[in-house]
Amino acid sequence: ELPVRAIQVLADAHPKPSHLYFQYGTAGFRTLGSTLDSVLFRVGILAGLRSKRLDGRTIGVMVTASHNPEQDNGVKLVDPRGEMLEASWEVHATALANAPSTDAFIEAVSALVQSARIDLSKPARVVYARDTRPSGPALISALEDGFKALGVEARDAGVTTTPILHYLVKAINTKGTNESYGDDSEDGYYTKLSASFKKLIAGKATPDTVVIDCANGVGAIAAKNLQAYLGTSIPLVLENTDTTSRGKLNDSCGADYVKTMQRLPPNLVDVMKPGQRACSLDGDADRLMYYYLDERGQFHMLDGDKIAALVAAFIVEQVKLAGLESEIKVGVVQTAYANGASTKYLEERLPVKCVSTGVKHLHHAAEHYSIGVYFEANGHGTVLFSPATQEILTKHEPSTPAQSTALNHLINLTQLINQTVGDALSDMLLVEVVLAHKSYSGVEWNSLYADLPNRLVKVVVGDRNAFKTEDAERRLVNPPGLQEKIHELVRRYEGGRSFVRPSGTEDVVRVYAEAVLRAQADELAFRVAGLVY
Ligand code: NG1
Ligand code: ZN
Repeated sequence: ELPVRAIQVLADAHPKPSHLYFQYGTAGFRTLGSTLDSVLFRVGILAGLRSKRLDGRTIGVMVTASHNPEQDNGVKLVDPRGEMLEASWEVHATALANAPSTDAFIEAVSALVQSARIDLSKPARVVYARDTRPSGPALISALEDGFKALGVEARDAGVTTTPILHYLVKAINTKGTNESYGDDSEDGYYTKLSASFKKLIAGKATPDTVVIDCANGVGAIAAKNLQAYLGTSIPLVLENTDTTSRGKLNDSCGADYVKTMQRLPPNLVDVMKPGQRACSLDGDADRLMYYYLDERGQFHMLDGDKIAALVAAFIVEQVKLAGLESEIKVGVVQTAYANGASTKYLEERLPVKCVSTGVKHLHHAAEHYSIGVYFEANGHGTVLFSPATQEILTKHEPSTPAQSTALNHLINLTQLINQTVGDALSDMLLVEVVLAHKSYSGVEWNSLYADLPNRLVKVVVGDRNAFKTEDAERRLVNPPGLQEKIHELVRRYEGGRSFVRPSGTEDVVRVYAEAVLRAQADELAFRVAGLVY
């Protein structure tokens, strides 16, 4: 039975602010940290119910607001295989979070137990973590009250990155099976990454020094740990590692700053020498942006699209070398934000699919390939090896030494890559492996194709829900007539492309435009924004 009394007492200590509406969106609940107390308490109960529904399998809870400002916070659930919460439960999350009173909340919980046919006698197991935000500890204690109210067996993973939490969830749920994902500890994670990295670069020249901008977030802690496991296999210089001073997280640094501003974080200017390669993590270390200075000191950005191009081409090459071309089909998944030049480059080489924004869409589409590479332009992405592919890799008998080498590379890649979710540190090592194998510096990597100049702008509108899209968000169907006007504008620009969609994480509408010339891309973006406003 539902422990109504315990829930009542603890729920009363975490009342819902009456004037606020919370929505479980593409990034879970995300808003000002100071308003999230009741949400965290309720998510504690929701996570327990989800675990009971899945027969006591462990559910993850991550408290973070990623690249958003320090005063924001958020929470999202991780399903047993390390993936995002199943979409149908997003609605349940939103319903529980918005019940206006303790009684209404208990009623909503009972309704969920009924409708989802949850067997309350099953165990509930959860593993949870938070990033370095100052609002984190108080929110964690609200979450723990939720666990207590329902009697959840909860494991505290402490302060860690989003991808490590996803890793732990999958490792816990596969423990002792023949699909074991690794030891269910941070040590297991660092060991898995560093060991496979060392195998993959054995015999190659040691990579040049890589500067890592840790966004003054939890990635700084993880990068420092990883560095100890990597030893001398790759020289890393960690910058923006201040996780304790207030106001520093994501402030003029980090992956989102670099992608949006298309420039170097100001405090790296003195650290970076001409020719230097560097990358930025975001506030929970699941996004990665690379960049380098050329010989003249000019900044060049290597975003998620460039990472996808580099990695996909390398994997295709290794599959061919292993003699597995006919059995293993590599494909790429992008969103409408992918640079048009990257789509063209990739489409000439392998199947490419475009899906709606949001990791869950990319992830699910990537599962349809034998090896699915997905990256958002903003640097979030990973590579998925289907179960059938993993089996082929372990069973295939190579007929030449060259085939054997390529096969081993592919097997080691399945270990190096965090297949649960985008992982900045795993992706960084992946990029370095490919660069080492190809003997590429940033210059050669960047010249795979030339980015089309592009501009992303936000427009604050009365009601963003009035904007409805189709065709993977590339066309507006509502408001009526607007798409025709956009189309009219776009065709006047050489290489022009533009689309408008409501954000899933902010109360704005986003306008994207690209064109052959910088000034034209800017002009197109601002003119389309003018139509929307
Ligand atoms: P919205 O706010 O829906 O555009 C943003 C990013 C997504 C994704 C989500 C989740 C852009 C243009 N959008 O979504 O790619 O990362 O946040 O964090 O970068
Ligand atoms: Zn993030």
